[in-house]
Order: sequence, then structure tokens, then C-alpha cells
Amino acid sequence: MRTQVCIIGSGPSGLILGQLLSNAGIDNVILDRVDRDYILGRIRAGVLEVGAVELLDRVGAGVRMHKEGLIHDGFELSFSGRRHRIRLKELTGTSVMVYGQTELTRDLMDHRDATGGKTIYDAANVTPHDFDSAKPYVTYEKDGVTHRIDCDFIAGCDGYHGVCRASVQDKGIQNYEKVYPFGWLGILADVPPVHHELIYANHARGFALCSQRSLTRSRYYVQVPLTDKVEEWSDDAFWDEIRRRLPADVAEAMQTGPSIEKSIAPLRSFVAEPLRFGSLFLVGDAGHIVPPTGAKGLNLAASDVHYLFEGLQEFYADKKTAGVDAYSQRALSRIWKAERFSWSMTMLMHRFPAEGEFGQKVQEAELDYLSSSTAAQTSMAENYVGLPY
Ligand code: FAS
Ligand code: PHB
Repeated sequence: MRTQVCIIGSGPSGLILGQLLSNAGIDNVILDRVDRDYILGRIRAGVLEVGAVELLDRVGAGVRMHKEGLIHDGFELSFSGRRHRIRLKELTGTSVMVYGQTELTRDLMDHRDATGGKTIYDAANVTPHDFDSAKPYVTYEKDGVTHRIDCDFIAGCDGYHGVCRASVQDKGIQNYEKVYPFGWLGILADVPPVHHELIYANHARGFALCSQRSLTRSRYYVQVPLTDKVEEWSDDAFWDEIRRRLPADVAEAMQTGPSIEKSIAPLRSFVAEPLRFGSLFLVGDAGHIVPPTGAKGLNLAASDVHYLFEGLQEFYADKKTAGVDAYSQRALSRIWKAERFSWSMTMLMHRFPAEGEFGQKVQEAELDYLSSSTAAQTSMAENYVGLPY
């Protein structure tokens, strides 16, 4: 088989890139090692920046998002028994869209199927070859047969544990990483959200987050030690713990119910440099990871795709390589600003016992300053809604 761009990974990065390419008449194939249902079974991001919303609209997969998504003009910080609202819309003129990654991915998959896009699921042992030559290709196994796809470019949209970044470890890659000493225990339940906007809580017992997927489905998180196992947490234990970490009126109002998903995710900050190796590009989680505190993971994948598509479109239209040559530097400039923001929000809102009482007092002072400074709130707001592409 031959295609122009071979995309490895059918998550948000691969699907958005694939649709942009198809809409521009650039032939592409997506390979994924699992099937559609497995991908849709993973519960992940919940907040979309305006840039991601505009990309979904641009590829023609945004209809349900506008019907079912929730526009949020702010979010709350809870700390020291107080609540402070960060007024996103008033401070930046921009809102965010609350619409789950699962639904966004479903919309993209349905649209790709409806527009004739080719995706090969359950592709085993996907391997990029000769990406430092003019004739790269990808092999994979399916139904006991090894297949080969010759292409011009390979888009590594295969996430943090994918094969693409692993394939360039001896090509001068530089990995930057910070692992946090805790995880997020998340629960999804068909109960109405406790508040109409998100609440991020800094509490002596640890961080908590009240998020949502719709007016009838809520997503909650609590910070837990890395040694915790999800099977050790009953639903009741989760509900009791998150209510301990919230202001009394919020805890009182919280509706609880059986979890439909419960999992623990580790937190790390990670960036690989560069993001391009010949005709192989690292996109989205394949190239970087942020702690979810700033809701940047999925949104960074969107801006990576925006930059890479601009380069590929220019290459196929004008045979120019300036855009693909600039991809890594353009993407990394925005990635590092989001990494900084996600790190800073994580350091501000979580309990770090190793930092002792002094660290706790510094957090409280920063939150107190934030609640009294429009300049500080504006800085947090413009990073949260997303810096320009
Ligand atoms: P993805 O990981 O989504 O997709 C990669 C795809 O590549 C997968 O379908 C995988 O099956 C496939 N793949 C992997 N290796 C392969 C191989 N060798 N061959 C073929 N295919 C391969 N972000 C937020 O903003 N908020 C959150 O709350 C949040 N929670 C998260 C929780 C978890 C547990 C994780 C892991 C991430 C979370 N994220 C969150 C970040 C997440 O939303 C990512 O940013 C987003 O999925 C990035 O999309 P992709 O780059 O497409 O990578
Ligand atoms: C979510 O709804 O999953 C979510 C929202 C905001 C975050 C992290 C996760 O910062």
C-alpha cells in the first residue's frame, strides 16, 4: 500500500490530523494497535480551549460538541475555607468548552468513517522504517500477515507509550521529565455536577477537582499516594474523601452515586526535543505529557496538529519545506508555556508533604495574592483558556 502521510495512533492527535489532511486532499492512513471500542473506553480530558474547538469545527466534526458541550466562563479555586472564582470570560474575552475527550474522539471517528477515511485497527507491531531517508515506510501485522505502507511522512500520534518516540532514542533526542509524588483517583458517575463550573480545591488532605461531562454526568478527582490501588477505593470511600476536601456548602450539596468508571492516573511533566526526525514527527502525547491540573494535554495535541498540518499542506501545495522544517520549534514554543502553566497549577494546588509547613504557607500566600490581584488572575485565566497558536 502507498499513502502520502502514515499516521500512527487513532487518538485525538491522529484523528484531527487525518481529517485535516483528507479535507485538503492529502492521502493518509491511520494505524492503531487497539480497536475503536478500547480507545473510546478510556476516560480522559474534559476541557477544550477555543483553538481545539475551532479545529473540530474546521474538520467538520464539531456539531454534537456545540449541541451537548457546556460553555464555561470561569472556574473556582477553593482554599483555606474560601472560594474564589477566576473570571475567564471577563478577564480574557474567552471561555472554555466542557466536552469529554471520549465524545470528541467518537465524533472524529464517526466523521472519518462518513468521509471515507481509512483506519486500520488492531494493527500489531507497528514499526516506522527509514524515516531518515527519502523513502520511509511503516510495517504492521494483522491477521497473521505483515503489511507495508510506503509514504512520504510518518506522524507519530501514538501517545506516551507509543513506538515512535521509542524509535528515535538513539537519534539525539533530549527527554525532559518531572514525576510528581502522587496520582489522581478519578471517578465518573451519572449524577448532576455539584456546581455549574469546575472547582479546584487545595486542602490539607490533598487536592480535589469537581468537573463534569454534562448536566447529568460528573467527573471528580482526588489526589492519592502513588502506592494506592484503585481496588482499595470503594465508591463510598471516594465520596467521603472528596467531600472532606471541599467547602461545607459544596460537600453538603454533592449528589453521589455508583461509579461508571474509576481509575488512578500518575502525574508527570515530560517533553521530548526535538519533535522531528527526518520524515517522522512526534505529535501530542507522543512528544509531551502535562499533569492534567491545567487541562492542557488534549489541547496541546490540537496545537501540535495545527502546526504540522500547516507544514504538510504547504509541502504538498508548493513543494516547500519551511513549514515542516519549523514544526518542532513552533510546537515546542507553545508546549513549554503549557508545561510551565500545568506545573505551576500542580505545585499550587496539591499537597507536598516533603515541602513541610513552610511550603503549605507559601501556597496559601500565593492563593491569597491570586484572589486579590487582577493581574495574577488575568495571567492564570489567559493560560487556562489557552495561549494563541
Ligand atoms: P493518545 O494517547 O490519546 O492516543 C494514542 C493512540 O495511539 C492510542 O489510541 C493508542 O492505542 C495508539 N498507540 C499507542 N502505541 C501504538 C503503537 N505502538 N502502534 C499503534 N498505535 C499505538 N488531558 C487533559 O487535558 N485532562 C485530563 O483530565 C486528562 N486525563 C488523562 C488521563 C490519562 C490516564 C491519560 C493517559 C491522559 C490524560 N490526559 C488528560 C491527556 C490526554 O487527554 C492526552 O493529552 C490525549 O489523549 C492526547 O491525545 P493523543 O496525542 O492522540 O494520544
Ligand atoms: C476533566 O474533566 O477530566 C478535567 C477537567 C479539568 C482538568 C483536568 C481534568 O484540569
